[in-house]
Amino acid sequence: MTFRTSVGIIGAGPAGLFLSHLLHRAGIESVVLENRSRDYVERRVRAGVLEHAAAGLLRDSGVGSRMDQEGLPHRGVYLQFDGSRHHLDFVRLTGRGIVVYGQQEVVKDLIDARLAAGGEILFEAEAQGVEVDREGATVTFTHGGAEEHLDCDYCVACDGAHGVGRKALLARGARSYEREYPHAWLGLLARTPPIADELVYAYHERGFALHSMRSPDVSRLYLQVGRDATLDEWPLDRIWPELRARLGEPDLREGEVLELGISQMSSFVMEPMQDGHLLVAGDAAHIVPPTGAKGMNLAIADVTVLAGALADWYRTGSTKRLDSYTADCLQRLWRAEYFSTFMTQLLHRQSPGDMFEHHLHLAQLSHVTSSDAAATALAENYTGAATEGVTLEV
Ligand code: RFL
Ligand code: PHB
Repeated sequence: MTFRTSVGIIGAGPAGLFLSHLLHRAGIESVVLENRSRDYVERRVRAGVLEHAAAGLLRDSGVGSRMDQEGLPHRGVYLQFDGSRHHLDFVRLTGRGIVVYGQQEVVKDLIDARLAAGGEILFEAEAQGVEVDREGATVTFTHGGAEEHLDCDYCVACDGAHGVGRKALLARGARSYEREYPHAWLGLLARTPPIADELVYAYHERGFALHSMRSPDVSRLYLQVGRDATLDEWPLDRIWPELRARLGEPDLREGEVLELGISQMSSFVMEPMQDGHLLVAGDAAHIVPPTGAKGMNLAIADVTVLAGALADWYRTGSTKRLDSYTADCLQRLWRAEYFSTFMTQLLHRQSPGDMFEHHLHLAQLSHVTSSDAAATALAENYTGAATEGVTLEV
């Protein structure tokens, strides 16, 4: 069967769902194709930090009420090293903070909003490829065992790092810039009360650790592990003592583990993020290492810019704003890449045993925590690199 819509969206992550929501506000119809089930995407544990402006975009577009009730507004973060913990007060330094709110909660809120407005999200519908011509695009997908087609004016691939959108643009000659890191993150969601009122980014001779949270009794914890580490090498009776040591928190209580996984770290930028009637947004177009907490924020920023450009095209027929989509995103994107690399380098152990490297880390961290100038640079990027200056037009 062949279906028809105005904008065909591949992927029901933050990018695809927020785009569909913004287009609806502008009176533009869309269909979202998602290869996983609704239950799966609503449970997938990922990011947790919203920049100041990203939270504002969700709120101002009408999907922020649960975030405002249940999200945790934080003034700053702690940096921990050499046995002591230092607070960076972003609100004092820049006038703005962050909101800690799980990505799966953002996804749930957006799915609820789309379905309540009669929006169409096809779950368990896997895009196989996209054909583009001068008039529009056609997505071929499988759903319920059958092959189907979705014709649209524009196709926006928000299908993450392994989807069809990135592959299609690379095959059509897009350039890519990439970097792999020698480490990975072991992530743990556990029913244990947070050890501090705000996030703790810890540099330790044994490696990086991060303490984050989701609620007064659920913590999100991460450990730097080797790139090829496996969960077999990291039983829980190795993880908890390692977290206590790196976070300098002997009293960290073990709790029921709700989720456990290892994710690789990489950087990736693709340019351009479009070719005619096919555009990509979010992780499909770029990846940042998670240390800067930028991925979900970049996804929100891309589609806010894109929704404005698509609304302009439907209103006026001019492709000017669509043509400049890549250019309008790249400057913020590279700044977020720079900051994410900076945070990764600042906090991760490169060569265990190399004491020269260890002392350089301590010197850099002492500078950031003792100089308002250095702290302000970090605070500006942490609270705003991905979404600063992005405004809601629809
Ligand atoms: P997503 O969320 O990956 O969504 C893509 C969707 O597309 C679907 N899909 C397809 N659907 C149909 N047909 C196909 N062929 C398809 N192929 C794929 C997938 O099932 C999925 O539902 O991409 P999106 O929307 O661009 O959002 C990006 C974010 O998910 C990502 O950048 C963040 O999670 C990154 N990230 C963080 N970002 C932050 O802003 N703040 C953080 O604190 C933060 N912490 C993190 C993170 C990512 C992490 N991992 C797991 C790499 C912490 C970690 C550990
Ligand atoms: C999280 O809460 O999951 C989180 C927080 C900060 C990061 C990455 C992940 O840098």
